[in-house]
Amino acid sequence: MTFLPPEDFLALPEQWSGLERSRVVILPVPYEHTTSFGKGTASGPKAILDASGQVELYDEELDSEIYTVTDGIATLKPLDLRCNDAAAVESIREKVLGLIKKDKTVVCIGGEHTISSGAARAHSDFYPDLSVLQLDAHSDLREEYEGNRYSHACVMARIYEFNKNIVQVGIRSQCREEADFIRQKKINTFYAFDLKSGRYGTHRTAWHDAVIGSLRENVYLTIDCDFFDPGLMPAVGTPEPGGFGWHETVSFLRSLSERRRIVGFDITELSPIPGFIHPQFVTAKLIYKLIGYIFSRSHSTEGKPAGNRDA
Ligand SMILES: [Mn+2]
Repeated sequence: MTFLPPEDFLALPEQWSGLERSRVVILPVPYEHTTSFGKGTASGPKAILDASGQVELYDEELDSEIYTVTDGIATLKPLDLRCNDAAAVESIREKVLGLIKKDKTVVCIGGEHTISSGAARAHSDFYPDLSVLQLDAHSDLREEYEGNRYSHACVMARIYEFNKNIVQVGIRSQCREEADFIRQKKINTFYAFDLKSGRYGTHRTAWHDAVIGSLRENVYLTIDCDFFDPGLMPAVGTPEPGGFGWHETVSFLRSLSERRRIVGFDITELSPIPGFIHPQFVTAKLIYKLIGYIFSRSHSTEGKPAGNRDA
């Protein structure tokens, strides 16, 4: 008998991974067209899915097997994009919007960060009063990069074109053009050096209040793996020192999910290092943890957020 790595997130058995019943859908998007430094994000989704088979299904913090609370987690076939740039982003938007309309909480796994503008657009089309929260080392606000407006280095500039409510956390690398854009447009950018130096208060979690207070009720979350410190997450194309740790990040995500509705999220830019498994395991565990936070909230209140069905 040949042992095949799991194709489904968490290697869930069939009764817990069917699309019909599952309230959460994982959409792998192995898109890579504009990576500028280290390459390899196209193999991110498969590495994350493979590693997810090793994540414990029971969460000790939530005292729950969260995949049962969500009535299962379905994993779709990787999105087969045979186009680039604007056309690729539009295909992602259409696919994600179709799933949102079926009442699914959609989790896109990249792939390069460019994919997030399609997913964020779908959520912005559907949910009124939506903020887009970005956890990232880079502000990604360049008008274009290496001649391409759909570079991963421009993704937040593209999102800003349809949603002005963007909030950035963990930023520690950008150019002057981006700094000027942030000042001119009064974007809520929470720089790593400010968060870590106690500008928002000296208590360990003081910055949570500042960030969450700047968000609307519905939040779409886009996470670039380089938000984490490269010590924890070395498998990224553009690593930056001074990033965030595991507990620092998940305690923030817990506060966030308790006080706002995370209507969908994506994780991008994992670029696996051959023979080195922990970055993809960290990413898989983060996805399950975040699903847990989202659904332990909606489980204890009144279910899914109301969206605009006509979008
Ligand atoms: Mn980044």
